[in-house]
Amino acid sequence: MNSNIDGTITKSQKTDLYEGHDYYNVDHLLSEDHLLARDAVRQWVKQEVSPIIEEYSNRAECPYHLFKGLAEIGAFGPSLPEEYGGGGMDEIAYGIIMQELERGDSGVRSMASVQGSLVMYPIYRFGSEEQRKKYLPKLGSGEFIGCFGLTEPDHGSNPGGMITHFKDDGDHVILNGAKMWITNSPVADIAVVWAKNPEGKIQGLIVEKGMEGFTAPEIHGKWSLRASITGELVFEDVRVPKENILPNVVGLKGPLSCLSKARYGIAWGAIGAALDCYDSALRYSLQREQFGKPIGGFQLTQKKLAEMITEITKAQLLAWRLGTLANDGKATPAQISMAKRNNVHMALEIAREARQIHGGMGITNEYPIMRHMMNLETVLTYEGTHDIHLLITGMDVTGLNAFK
Ligand code: TGC
Ligand code: FAD
Repeated sequence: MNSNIDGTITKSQKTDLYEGHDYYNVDHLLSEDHLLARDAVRQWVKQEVSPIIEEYSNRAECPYHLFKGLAEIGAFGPSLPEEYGGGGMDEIAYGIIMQELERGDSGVRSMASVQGSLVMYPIYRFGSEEQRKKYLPKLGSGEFIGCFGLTEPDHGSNPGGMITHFKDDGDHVILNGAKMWITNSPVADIAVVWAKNPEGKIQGLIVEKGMEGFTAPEIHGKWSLRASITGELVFEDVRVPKENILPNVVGLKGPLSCLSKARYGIAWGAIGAALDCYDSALRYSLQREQFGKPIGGFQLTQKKLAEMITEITKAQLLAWRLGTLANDGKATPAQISMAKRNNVHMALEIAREARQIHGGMGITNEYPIMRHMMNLETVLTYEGTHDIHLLITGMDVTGLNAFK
């Protein structure tokens, strides 16, 4: 492929033929600014992501160099204020940008989700003015990479049970514990870490690379999200200045609010992965001939394609409506859960159907299908698993809590 003899990766010459699909003219519901943002990101993905992503994914390497480009196209915190390193756009623009990025690769969308929604957003929303000024411009420009530490080895779906904690030490606190499955942790300059204070209440701290006792080993062996780097965060008596504690939130609602923001982006992003699979399957079905005619002419292939575009269209409408609610400040966490769950599952089902349409070729990296499919297995699990989001909806409609 596009590997050089010295191990470096050059851009593949293969043209990315992707075209958007908009069966219900959802574009008509978007503003000119939304469409401009969409087209700019789509172009960037075609130029910078598509020609390299198969090779990075194949090697399980993270294309770090994309951080700067992501910053330049405004992918970090698109809906945060510009003065704090964000893009100053609305929630629909944020969603569309995530959709176009995930059309390229879920791992690239993850880079943007974590930086914008899980690192910049908590500092913006819960940080002091000094913390905002110190970190947000560097994060927004891609000079700093951030990560978000909530999950622990023994506390994934139930983060409230976390054991990472800190105790008082004058003008510092002493942090102990470990976080697991943390996107970007091995390369991050700062980590927003959620830990229990001496009263057992959850608070956020900004832990900086190089602080004594802080390490972030990489997790190897992933078959999913291979172009994204994942690691642990290990804290052994780390002295963190008190000025690094996020002052404006106490309790699990702090990290869960950040998750609401990121889950919203995933609800849009997953549509991008689905669209790429559908686009590839549609084109393949018109070119590939068996029994003397294009396989797209067979009823069973048409059933697959028709169901795919139907599900994509439903997901597009769900995301758009969620976006209008979010713009009005009215999108509830449960509504976001429903959209994240539905759209990620939809995308995974579409990847599986698209793989069948590609026959044997569908399992190769000549086509993006298997990469999307494997990526989506992670997306189905992180930011709250498929079943956890179901239970959130169940709790919302019945008023009964299945978690307690
Ligand atoms: P519970 O008692 O229900 O809630 C505690 C407090 O939080 C409030 N709350 C929320 N606030 C904002 N947004 C949300 N989505 C919220 N959900 C709940 C709630 O109102 C309450 O507030 P208060 O004021 O009464 O204290 O909490 P629980 O312990 O029973 O847990 C509920 C549950 C299971 C739904 C929750 O813990 C959960 O969502 N679990 C899933 C964990 C998860 O999503 N982890 C994701 C880790 S980060 C990640 O995966 C990043 S991937 C990055 C990438 O690469 O893209
Ligand atoms: P568990 O919680 O152990 O769940 C295992 C199974 O049990 C699931 O099917 C789950 O649905 C089910 N289950 C659990 N509780 C219940 C219940 N009450 N009822 C019914 N079924 C239940 N976390 C971060 O903090 N930051 C990150 O940047 C981050 N990035 C990630 C990147 C990758 C590649 C991956 C794979 C994960 C990442 N995560 C991150 C962690 C992710 O959020 C967790 O994996 C996820 O929340 C699930 O936790 P768990 O893996 O411990 O599974």
